[in-house]
Amino acid sequence: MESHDQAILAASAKHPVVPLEKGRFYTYGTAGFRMKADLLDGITFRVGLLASLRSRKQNSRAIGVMVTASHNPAADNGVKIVDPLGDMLEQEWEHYATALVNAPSDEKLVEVYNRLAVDLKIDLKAPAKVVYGRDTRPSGHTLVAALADALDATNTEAVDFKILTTPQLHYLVRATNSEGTPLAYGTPSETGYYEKLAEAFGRAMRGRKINGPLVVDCANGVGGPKLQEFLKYIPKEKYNLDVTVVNDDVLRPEILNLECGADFVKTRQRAPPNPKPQPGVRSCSLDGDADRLIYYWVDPDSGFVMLDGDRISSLAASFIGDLVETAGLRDELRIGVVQTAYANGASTTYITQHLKLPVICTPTGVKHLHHVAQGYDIGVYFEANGHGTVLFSPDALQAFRKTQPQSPAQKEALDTLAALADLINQTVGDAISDMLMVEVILAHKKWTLRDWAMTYTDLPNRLVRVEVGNKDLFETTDAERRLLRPEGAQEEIDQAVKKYKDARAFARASGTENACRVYAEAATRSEANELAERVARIIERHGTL
Ligand code: 16G
Ligand code: MG
Repeated sequence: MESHDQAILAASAKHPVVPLEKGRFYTYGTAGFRMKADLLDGITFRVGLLASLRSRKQNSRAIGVMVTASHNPAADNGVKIVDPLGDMLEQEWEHYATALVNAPSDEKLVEVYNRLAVDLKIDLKAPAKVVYGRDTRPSGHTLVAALADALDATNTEAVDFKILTTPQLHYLVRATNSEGTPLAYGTPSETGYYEKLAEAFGRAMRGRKINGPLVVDCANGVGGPKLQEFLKYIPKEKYNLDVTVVNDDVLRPEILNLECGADFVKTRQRAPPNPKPQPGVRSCSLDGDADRLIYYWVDPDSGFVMLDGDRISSLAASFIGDLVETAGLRDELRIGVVQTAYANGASTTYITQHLKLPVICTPTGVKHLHHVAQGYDIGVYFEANGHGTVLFSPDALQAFRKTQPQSPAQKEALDTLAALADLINQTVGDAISDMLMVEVILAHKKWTLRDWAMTYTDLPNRLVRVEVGNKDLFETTDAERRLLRPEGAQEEIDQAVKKYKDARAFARASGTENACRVYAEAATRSEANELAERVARIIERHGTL
């Protein structure tokens, strides 16, 4: 037997995978493996095996594993792999994860493991390293123990960063791998993360002040304690930073994501009921693992007003676009904005027609947006649900540093761009980092949330979840905007859309649950609702045919 076989067999026996009914498989989806926590022990063990293979394949660089189920209920958990630069696992490897996790016995598991090693020309004797973290869910503790067993069985160096936000883990992976190189990303420690953000925030603010207090709802998740910790690194008076952290109780797991958090705010289109929203107070919500951000306030006159991922995207694109112009780099650097089909049509129009920037639409899921954004010198990407970031290419970073400014304004623009590139998490969307970016931009523009909301008017829209027998019947094309299958469904949607003014609708299978989602927008709220219901009925019918 080969080097790791015995050890894997012995350890795997302690971490069995719960078999699914015949014909069903566990799949590595947009958020890795995510489900009820009690099904995850064996899966997490096997993800550990894959992470060790991945590290060996990646010249022994560190691979990350994050245990979290983000905005899901407390009883769920999840596990996903982070590549050496801090981005998501390469797509091809998702299949290998699926193959390992679905191996029907310990012996078969060892067989799949060895076959992957042979097929991918992986030297199992090479060093391997995995760094990992988990959110505040109580189940995370035993799941990382299963992970550690896999790392032990495969002779993999393991670094346990304990409780972290998802973006912190992504940061740590990149920082670990780049330490001591010219591309060093930051000190590979949690403190290093706070220090990097705090320093860049100071440089980006350039003496400006924040316009009013901010209430931050942390979904009773890991973002609460981490944001509190971060705030210790900021001289608050200097910037007039007055943050009140709410929903930061991580000791009662049952209230995680319960009636609070970014997902609640976005899908229910209202402020969390607790603590009672104070009229006019600037507010934002993070999700359970702090990689999504939504701003809002409750207006004494017009009620709840939300500033979602599309708004953050257009705010960032507008500010950064202007800075690039002032820095004299407009002809040199290509700026692109990446959205999904869920982006409000009004935001797309604003970005293309007012900001004159190209918008690219990709399928749902951060990995798709991230990938396209990497093709630009400055790639702004956000999902409407608040997940996103701004990526800067090496050419862009070099231009910020090397361009000789001809005026104080040009120098300020170059310096601010360089500071933003350090402030904005380059590995993945990061609610804490994005929040600081938004605060910097609003401070520069001297904008209230109302000023921000005035830039364009959202088209009324409606999202409907449709239960279907088999969501896999639904196949899309054109970045999920059109259905290829079931046959005839798209034609019916087209007919429905034609009946309304400025309307648009699409349906897609969810990547995270067995259901379809329908999105519709139209000139008025009632039309958007009506269209969404019509399309939902079409999907329902085709889903049961
Ligand atoms: C996952 C994705 C998120 C996407 C959502 C869509 C990541 C890290 N997360 O949570 O980006 O918006 O799935 O869910 O990629 P759905 O497929 O159920 O609509
Ligand atoms: Mg999340």
